[in-house]
Amino acid sequence: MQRLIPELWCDNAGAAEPMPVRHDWTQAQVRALFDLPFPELMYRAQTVHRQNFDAVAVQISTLLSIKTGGCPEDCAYCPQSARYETGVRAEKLMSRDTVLAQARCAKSAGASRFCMGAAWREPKDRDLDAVCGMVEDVKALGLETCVTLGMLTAAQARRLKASGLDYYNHNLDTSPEFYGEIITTRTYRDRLATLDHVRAAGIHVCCGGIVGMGETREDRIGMIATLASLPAHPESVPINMLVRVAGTPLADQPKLEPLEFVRTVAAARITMPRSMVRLSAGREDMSEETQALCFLAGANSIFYGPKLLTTPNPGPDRDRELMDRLGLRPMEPI
Ligand code: SAM
Ligand code: DTB
Ligand code: SF4
Repeated sequence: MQRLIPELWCDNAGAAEPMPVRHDWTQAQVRALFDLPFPELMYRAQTVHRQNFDAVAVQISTLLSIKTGGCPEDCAYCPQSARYETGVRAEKLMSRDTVLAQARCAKSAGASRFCMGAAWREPKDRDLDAVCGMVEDVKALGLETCVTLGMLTAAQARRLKASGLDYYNHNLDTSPEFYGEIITTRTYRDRLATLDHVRAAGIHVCCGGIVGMGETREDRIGMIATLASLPAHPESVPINMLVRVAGTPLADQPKLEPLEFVRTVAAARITMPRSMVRLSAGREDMSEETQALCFLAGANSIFYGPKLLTTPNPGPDRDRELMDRLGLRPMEPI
């Protein structure tokens, strides 16, 4: 196999020792992964996964939308943009007490991380104070904390860190080339700057993207190559399958072939061997067989709970049953 794809010098499938983590992945090398025969790709992804993780442990996070709808941005996939008629009502920032009560529920249901999302382009300083209070409360419950609030300044990132924030989610969403087809109100460079501020503040980075938005395979390759060549890999890499929401410009996108989604997960696992790869949005519409293949491809984290931010997710009973049948178990917080 190696002879057929000489650019894949990383081929160590079968070796006991993990490969060193690389930050110089080229587009050609990631393309070579995507082009592998499916069994070969899965074997490599599973090998890398086992070299770095317990292959049956899955990290469980629960999401809460703390500020829903009315967002000024034009992200073509998003039901929360004020520009599209999606039936999502704009709400005010949730109260600290309500958030704390929801976090308690998530903890007793078995989540180890609580992720709070706000439909903002960027937080105002007054709103950030409120979010910092929520982070303190959630942290005091013994949960890991994550927020996603849009663009941040360096000073805002430091304030979040001081409140006890563990993770900041900010996705690149797609390749640099396709990005402009999806979002015009902020640039790829803006996103990279926010990621730099988060990293510099000492917060773990959660950064991935969405597939199934009409991008080409080359765009999926470009997204993975960009993530894998960041100076430090995101600790968490969410791979979302587009949730096609009526009223958004992407509502009628044809469904992406499930095995192409699995290939994207596998490429993320191989190129970012120590990162948690999250099988993120889109599970509600995904067969259990596809989800099982994603776990085999190295996904080791999910969102757990009946709702993502505004759209449905499989209920806890269904997920517990699936995990039982696959012999997977929740990962202890690290
Ligand atoms: N407003 C903040 C921002 O954009 O960074 C935080 C919330 S935003 C909803 C978080 C992420 O959710 C987006 O970056 C996108 O990757 C994902 N997302 C939103 N709508 C989605 C959809 N319909 N399908 C899949 N992922 C989606
Ligand atoms: C991420 O990458 N996916 C999550 C989380 N980070 C914030 C959000 C998915 C949102 C799906 C659409 C919705 O429910 O509104
Ligand atoms: Fe707003 Fe975030 Fe949705 Fe974009 S993804 S429209 S920034 S809530």
